[in-house]
Amino acid sequence: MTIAPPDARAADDAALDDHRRDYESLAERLDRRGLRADDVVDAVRRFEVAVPSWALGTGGTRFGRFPGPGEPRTLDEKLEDAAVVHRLTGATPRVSLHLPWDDPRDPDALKAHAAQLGLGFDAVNSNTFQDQQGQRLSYKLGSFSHPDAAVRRQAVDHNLHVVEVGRALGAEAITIWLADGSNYPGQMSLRRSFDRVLDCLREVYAALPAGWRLFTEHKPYEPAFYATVVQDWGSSLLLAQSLGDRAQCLVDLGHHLPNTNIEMVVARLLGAGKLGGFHFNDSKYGDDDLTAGSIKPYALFLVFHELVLAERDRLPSFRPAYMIDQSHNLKDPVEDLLQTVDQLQLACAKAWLVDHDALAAHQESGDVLMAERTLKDAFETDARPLVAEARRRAGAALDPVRAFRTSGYRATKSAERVGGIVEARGL
Ligand SMILES: [Mn+2]
Repeated sequence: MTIAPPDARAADDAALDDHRRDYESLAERLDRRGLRADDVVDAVRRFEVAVPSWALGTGGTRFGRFPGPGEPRTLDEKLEDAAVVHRLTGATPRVSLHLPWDDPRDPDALKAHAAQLGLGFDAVNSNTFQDQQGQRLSYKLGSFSHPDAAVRRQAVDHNLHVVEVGRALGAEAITIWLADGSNYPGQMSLRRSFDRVLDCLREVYAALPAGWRLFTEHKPYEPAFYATVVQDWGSSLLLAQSLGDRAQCLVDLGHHLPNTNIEMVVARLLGAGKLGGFHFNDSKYGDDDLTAGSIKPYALFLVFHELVLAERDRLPSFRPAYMIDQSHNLKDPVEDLLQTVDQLQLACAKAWLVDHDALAAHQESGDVLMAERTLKDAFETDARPLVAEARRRAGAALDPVRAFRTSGYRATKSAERVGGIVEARGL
């Protein structure tokens, strides 16, 4: 038995009057600053982000995993939960699949089920960072960079399969993150390993269906602690530039060393026409996969500021694929996703509140303090009524977490989803 997803508006009725007053009061304040609240609401409504199939169940660390009741056991059940996230936020119309974790047995049937739920599919993700049951050759010492051509062949074939599945589902991009690297000096040839990765990528790139893009995703360390083959945005850019126009770089916010200026990485990739997409999350130390905006909300805002500038400047290659890549270890996965989308919408709204003309003038005149204050004026504005209004106009919830809790969806699913094996993977 399935129940309809929670009604986005039922929980909002009591809060609607307060929301209207908050929105009108903010709109009036923004008007005094020469900004139209409706424009920002429209910009928030344009923002869409894909939900990853692996984030709908509790993730975990290598120390343990603590799942809750009512988590999805199958890919179809994951889609049901993803549809709830979309219904309550109005911003997640697509799911990003990870293969082989969520390899559909029947892609056509899955696509039809997704369409019934109002969902489509975003970039598909391949996995050559672990061995699967029954796999002929091991990725212990690498996949695309492996010295043995037979291992590289197997890894390329897997990626070609992922593209095929993605094509059947209506996806239009593949994201390739490689764990390839070494733990010890001398373990691998630093130059040859990179060349082999490029050769393998060329083969996948050549097989891309029309209209598809290939995203290379870098990461500085883990699981390889001494040297990772695609370790930074420079390596990722080299690969994308070598491959061609349809190859771009994907920035995962957690895939940077502490204190890296990620918004500058974003600006560089935008300038080169190579920013393909994002994996949103947040981190304190490394690839922590925490809720976006939970640790460094100002950095998230500054990233969105660069994205808004790119949209305003109409950069020709700017067609970013936004995805969430988080591991929900402690919070209810659906609630965590709702909170994440809210945080992304909030950062988006605040970035649209920047007075760009004033900022440009302060930069030109060298007024450091006023330039910084222009950004802070936007960041410190309480933009919550704007994102609530954007969701209301989309038929979604003023407060998605409140709507989810009021709906009793999780309790209903806990009674329904009994038996079977819940498999979720932290990334
Ligand atoms: Mn990622």
